[in-house]
Amino acid sequence: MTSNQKLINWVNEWAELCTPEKVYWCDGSEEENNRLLGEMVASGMAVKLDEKKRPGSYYFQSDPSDVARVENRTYICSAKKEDAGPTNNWADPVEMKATLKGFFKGCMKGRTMYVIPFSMGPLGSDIAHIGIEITDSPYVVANMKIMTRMGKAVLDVLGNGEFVPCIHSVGAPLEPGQEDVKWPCAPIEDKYICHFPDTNEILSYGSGYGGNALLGKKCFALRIASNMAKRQGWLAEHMLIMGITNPQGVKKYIAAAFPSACGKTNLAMLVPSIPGWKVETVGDDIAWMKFGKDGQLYAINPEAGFFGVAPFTSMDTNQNAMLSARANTIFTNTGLTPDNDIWWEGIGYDAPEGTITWTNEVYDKASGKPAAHPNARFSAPAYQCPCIDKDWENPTGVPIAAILFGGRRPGTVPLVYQSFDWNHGVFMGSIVGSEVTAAAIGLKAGVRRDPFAMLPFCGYNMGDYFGHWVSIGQNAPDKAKLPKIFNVNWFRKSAQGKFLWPGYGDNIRVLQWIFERVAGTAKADETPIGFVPQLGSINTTGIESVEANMAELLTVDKGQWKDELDLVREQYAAFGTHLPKELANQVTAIEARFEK
Ligand code: TSX
Ligand code: MN
Repeated sequence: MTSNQKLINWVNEWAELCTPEKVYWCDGSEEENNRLLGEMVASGMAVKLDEKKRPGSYYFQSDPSDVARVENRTYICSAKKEDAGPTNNWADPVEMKATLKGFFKGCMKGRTMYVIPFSMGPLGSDIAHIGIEITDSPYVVANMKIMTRMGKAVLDVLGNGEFVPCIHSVGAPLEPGQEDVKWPCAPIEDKYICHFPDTNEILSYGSGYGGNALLGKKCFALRIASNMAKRQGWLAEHMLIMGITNPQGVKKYIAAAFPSACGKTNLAMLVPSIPGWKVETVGDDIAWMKFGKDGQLYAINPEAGFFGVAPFTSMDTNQNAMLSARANTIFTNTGLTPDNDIWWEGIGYDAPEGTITWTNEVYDKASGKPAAHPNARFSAPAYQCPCIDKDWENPTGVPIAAILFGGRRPGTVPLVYQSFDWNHGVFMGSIVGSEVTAAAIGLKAGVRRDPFAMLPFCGYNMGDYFGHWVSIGQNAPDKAKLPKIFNVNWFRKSAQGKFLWPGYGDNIRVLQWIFERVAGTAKADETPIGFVPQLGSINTTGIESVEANMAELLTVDKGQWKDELDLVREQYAAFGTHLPKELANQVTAIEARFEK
């Protein structure tokens, strides 16, 4: 299938170490996909869902210990510890390679080694990059088929060129005669998700779960790509990309970063509540952005599918995600109904009698145990999304007019505000945070900082990452064409603890203000923290009851911001000399504006 000698040698080397029963090169065809899924059904790994209700779709239950990304087993293996920074686990690359070689030795015994050529981004795009994943999991192959452009066509584009080597094993060799389990994986202390930024390599051992095993996504498109982007002067970001068209037919694209549990996929596929406005989706998770010849910043979605959280996705909260997953979709750790369809909490209707839970028990609502794991997922092809943007596969990407940051902030942070300039926008990204409950962090409940929503995904020193964002602004070919930067907060609450903003489809009203700020028409008040909408400049037609909340939604309280800036100083201290002076200066500048 290829004459790329480097690739052939690399596959042979790993086959020799892992000793699989056979090596299989994936061609990416429909026939291959159906065959592998058929084999998984036959072996008991997968359930084929009802062909009428959910055509071409399959159901999987993971091992109960293998349900999410494992951040404490995730490492950045740079030569210098300082280059991993204070927010990553670091390991010496030579030592880690030696440790991993021990784990990989013989680890594919009794299994097939699949070789998956994949492209992150449209095939042949200047912004795209090619990876090759070696895995012993057919579940990974089937998911990579949905989530990336995968197969022979990628090898044709690769030719004798460079690829990012991605090695994955579930870490469960089979002895002769040993029966396989439905979800093989290694115990938690043997799981390793390792990145080698100096050589662009990824080694993942012991987990079959999406974020640990589909190496094109978080490992490549964020952790390794953020390193490539820093070296080469572009951006690899944890951002959705959407197109917004106003009633006059003018269209602008925005990119937006939010920590988890803020409804990023819901925003990417928003159904606007005001007539005449249209939202279209380019991507829901990752954006790769580069300056184009015209001096504008262009973004591509490096992925080809949505790996979305299933629970609480419904025809009410996100009809476009539900319709994306109507066919040709893989469901993992949802419930399974007796008529071979899926079910989850918050899907919008009651569980049919006899529904099976993700732990393969009969669902009993009264037991308090959910049918779906809270991190249950659907893997759905992007082309099936009813609101997919016509340019979602455009190799040049889409021009980004605005960048949004946001988080769950019950207090302090207004519904929306705009930065004064690029560096002030970088400051906004650096202080992103979301409210977490005490249970989630085992500490006092409060704000968990997640700068640029990249805390688990930045593949190098986060202080240097802030510096890279500053340098993108400094080195922009045309500073006037840089995206405008905003922060949004759909989650501000009243003193009584009630959400002040309706959210969901009504967020188009905030997007309208942002759209019109970019166009230069919307009215704003200058405050010490940035430009806040003038009262009355957010379109509340049709939601008049919310008008009474607008003043509180837009309040900038000096006392709350003093506390916020104290916390930011504390956060910044962890970065030491890696914190760009431009960001330290933002803190003092805001404080000075409050004192004016
Ligand atoms: O996704 C959400 N978005 C973005 C939508 C495009 N969620 C769900 C977050 C968890 C994934 C939201 N939850 C949003 C939101 O804008 N806002 C809220 C908070 C909220 C919840 C319920 C109401 C209002 C706000 N209900 C009523 O007002 C009746
Ligand atoms: Mn994500």
